[in-house]
Formats: sequence, structure tokens, C-alpha cells
Amino acid sequence: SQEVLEEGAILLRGFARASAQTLVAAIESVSGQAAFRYMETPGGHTMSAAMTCCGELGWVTDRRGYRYTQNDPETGAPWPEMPRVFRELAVMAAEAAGFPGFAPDACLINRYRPGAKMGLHQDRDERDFSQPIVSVSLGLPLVFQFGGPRRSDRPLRVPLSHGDVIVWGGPVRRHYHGVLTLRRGAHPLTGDCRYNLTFRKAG
Ligand code: MD5
Ligand code: FE
Repeated sequence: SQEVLEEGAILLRGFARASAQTLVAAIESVSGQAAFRYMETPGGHTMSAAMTCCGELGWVTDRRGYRYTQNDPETGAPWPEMPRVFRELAVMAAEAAGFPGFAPDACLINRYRPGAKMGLHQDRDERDFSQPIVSVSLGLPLVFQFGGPRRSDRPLRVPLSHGDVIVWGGPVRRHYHGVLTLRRGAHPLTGDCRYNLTFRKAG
């Protein structure tokens, strides 16, 4: 099913369900090469979601700031290749939402364990804001906060569960957003966590 949260924000419920098992196996393969880590923000806080990346570019943060890199700063090696099942899913979802020809070069993998959250923020480290962002939820459910163009805009609370995909394109791509604290639970595929895959054209 296709649900329009706002013009340009298209929720595809269950879109990734059929490929979820393959996606989680691919997450394990990526994190075997580039381990999940807790990154530091420029302000000196440690993020509560663990992250890793795959694709030509990976998003990182440390005391120096937010940026995209070609290499994993922990190992110096290039980020793992983007698994084919990742790319195919992202391209199909973008197309289903009205964005044909999506060519992601970066996938950030967020792993939330109980207690983890992400405060309201904007994604603005990419070059080309005409390209959409595709985000894929796997495992435990949580509540996503979809805000507006200003931090003070009251966010819409969107419950997301296993297999849900959202495509963000056009002006909503710059909206404030975050996720509420993950509650404890057990998912048959992911155990005690929620994964989010975020596909972007970063370069
Ligand atoms: C998550 N991750 O659930 C979210 C999914 C991140 C992040 O926010 O930066 O890693 S991405 C949701 C998103 C992306 C771009 C725009 C908007 C939402 N939006 O305008 O609401 O781990
Ligand atoms: Fe974000």
C-alpha cells in the first residue's frame, strides 16, 4: 500500500518484507567488513544508534563535523560495496514512489537497540537535493517523527514497522525528523534491534 504523509513523503508499507531476510544477511556481511560503531557528534555527544556504511561514500561524524568519506576511518579501507539486494530495493522503492532513475552511492545503516533514539535533525550533508532519500525499517517497530521545515514545527508521529519503506523527495527531503526511543522487544529476524537503511545520492 502507498500512503502519502505529505507531498513528496511516500510511505510504502511492507515494501521490504519479501526481501527482509536477504537484507539482514547483507547487513551482517557489511558489518563483518565495517563494524557497527558509536560515533561522536561535533558537540561531543555519542550517538545512541550504532552505525556503519556501504557504497562509494559513507556518512561519518566526529569532533570535526559531519561528512561523507570514501574510506572507513576505523580501518582506512574503502566502505564495503553496496549489496545488490540493497540497491535493487532502493531503486524499486524510489520508482514506485515516482522517482525513476534513482542512483544511490551511499547507504547508512543505523542499528537501534532498546533505549536508542535520534533527535530532530535535518539531512543536509548531500550535494544534490533533487535526488530522493529512501529509508527502510527492519526489525523492531518504533515511532518516527516527521517534522516540517523549521525545528519548531510540531512533528507528525508515524509508527514504523518491519519492512516499511519511506521515500522522501522534493522539499520534504529537508524537513526535520527523528525517532523516539526504541522499546525493548524481540523480533524473529533481528532479535532486540531495529535496523534502518538510508539510501542517498551523496556525491
Ligand atoms: C532512521 N535515519 O529511522 C532515519 C531514517 C538519519 C535518519 O534520519 O539521518 O540517519 S531517514 C529519514 C529521513 C530522511 C530524510 C528526510 C526525512 C526523513 N524527512 O524529511 O522527514 O534511522
Ligand atoms: Fe536523518
